[in-house]
Amino acid sequence: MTKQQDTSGSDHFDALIIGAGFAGLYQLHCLRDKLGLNARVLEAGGGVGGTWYWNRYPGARCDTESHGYCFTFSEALYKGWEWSERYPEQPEIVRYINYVADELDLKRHIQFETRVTSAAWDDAAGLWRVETEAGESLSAQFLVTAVGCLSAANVPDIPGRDSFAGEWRHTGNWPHEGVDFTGKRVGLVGTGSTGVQATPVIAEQAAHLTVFQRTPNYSVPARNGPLTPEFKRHVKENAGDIRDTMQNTLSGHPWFPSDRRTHETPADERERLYQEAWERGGLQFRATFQDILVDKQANEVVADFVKRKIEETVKDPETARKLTNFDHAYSTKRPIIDTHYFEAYNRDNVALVDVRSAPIQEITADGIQTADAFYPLDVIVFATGYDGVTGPLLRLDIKGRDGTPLKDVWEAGPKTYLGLQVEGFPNLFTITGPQSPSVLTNMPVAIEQHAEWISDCIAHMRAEGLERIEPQSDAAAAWGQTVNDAANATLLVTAETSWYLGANVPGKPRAFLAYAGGMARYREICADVAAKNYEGFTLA
Ligand code: NA7
Repeated sequence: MTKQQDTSGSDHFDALIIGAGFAGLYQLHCLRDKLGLNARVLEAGGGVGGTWYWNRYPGARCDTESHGYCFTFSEALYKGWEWSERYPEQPEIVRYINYVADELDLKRHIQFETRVTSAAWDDAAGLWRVETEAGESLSAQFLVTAVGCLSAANVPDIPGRDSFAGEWRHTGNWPHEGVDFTGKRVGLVGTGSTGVQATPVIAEQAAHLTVFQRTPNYSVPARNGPLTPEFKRHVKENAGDIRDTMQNTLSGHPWFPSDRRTHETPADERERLYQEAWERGGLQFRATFQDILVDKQANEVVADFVKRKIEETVKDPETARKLTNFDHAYSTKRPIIDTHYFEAYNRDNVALVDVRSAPIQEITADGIQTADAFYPLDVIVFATGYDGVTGPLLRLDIKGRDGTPLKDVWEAGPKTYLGLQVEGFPNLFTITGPQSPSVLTNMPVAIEQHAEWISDCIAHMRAEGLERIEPQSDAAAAWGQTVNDAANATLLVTAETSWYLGANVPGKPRAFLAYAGGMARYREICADVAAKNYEGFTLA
């Protein structure tokens, strides 16, 4: 493709895409190969993978089953790859993403080790001006963020953190060479999905592991294992049906939830069904009954089941009590699946510390001081999560019309239309942005839908000779209400410590960050908007 320049002499593109994870790759493919646009991806990392490029912590694995954690837009691409396990491990996911990038010949339009430091809309020129850390200036008519929802690490600002004489790491920014825990006293802060995955793996290596838990979480066994030849064949033979299921179900996973209701099912039958689901394992456990996220009493039944399972597994009653002292309803925070997490507490070299009752006060050169004890440590692992969904966008320093920073517009929480665009930020598209289904769904499904919608929208604009698109105020306000109504119809909003609500980052506005009405419904809404000539958007 010939290099173009704008009037200021910057390299100019039809579209710039930020991020080379699943989202950036597919968006590049859609815009470059289907629309023939001059598009480039800017990626901070040294390779493709996005979140999976950085999350190399011990035990890092996807919670979506492998046959659902991949692109489905091309049957040839889908059938050309074979996963080895029920849940793909981080290195295998990175290999898969490289496979996709190579098959589609995408890497020649990805600029690696290029961190975007700002993006500003130039209204007179009708384009986005993008600056990079290396001082490069680029411009494009369209800017697409493909920065993921969980890429801005939340490293707690604990007094004395930087005085720690040992090594400390955040799981979302793990060194490529790994961390050797052999013979070390390790402290792990955080018991979300990441801490739960890392605990048993670190416990096997370290001399001693202390897990600092602020909020206990429910978790269900993943039941990971190698895929059988029969299952691999089944996946290839049923690729189309698997895709249809994922596109038409609430969560984007390759299954439909049951339509059973908890209190219409006799107690012994419920117990049997939950036991079966427990033995099968995985996120599908949530789908045993349809009402656990909308009916408090139904939720109490499943919460009690999981609590009893933990109590049966963990031998020390005091540790079991701390692990089950729940402050939220089951699955109202991101549901977790694990491989021998609770069993890890039966090891002699693992201890659980409750930092809700005795908070961490400071980190010294030698370890962690809580309100009631000192824990000497050689390594600290922060599995403390992310400034989710809005964080990755806000740290790009995006300025819209009149130089208005995105962070000002979102001061009280995100405001978008369909989670795809923001008023005052023309021609900016946010893949899996706030107020879209994003983190409540299986990500590749949400990404494919967004990348295709964006690509169709740009194709429409080109065909009609239109140059700008942005949401109308009233449409954005109505979408904000729809998002709140969808969340309020569930128990999700009752989990006060959930990152879904922005509660995990000090000072972050409390707002539910995703559309909870389900992927299938959302897909219909977006298609309907497009069919009605992009209703709610102003195109010029
Ligand atoms: P999460 O789910 O946000 O979990 C972070 C954990 O770290 C959680 O237990 C937090 O407790 C804890 N945390 C955070 N800050 C602190 C401080 N300052 N002190 C003690 N404990 C703290 O992040 P993950 O990385 O596990 O998972 C993120 C997503 O990745 C996951 O949801 C999946 O979508 C994949 P809290 O609950 O806030 O009290």
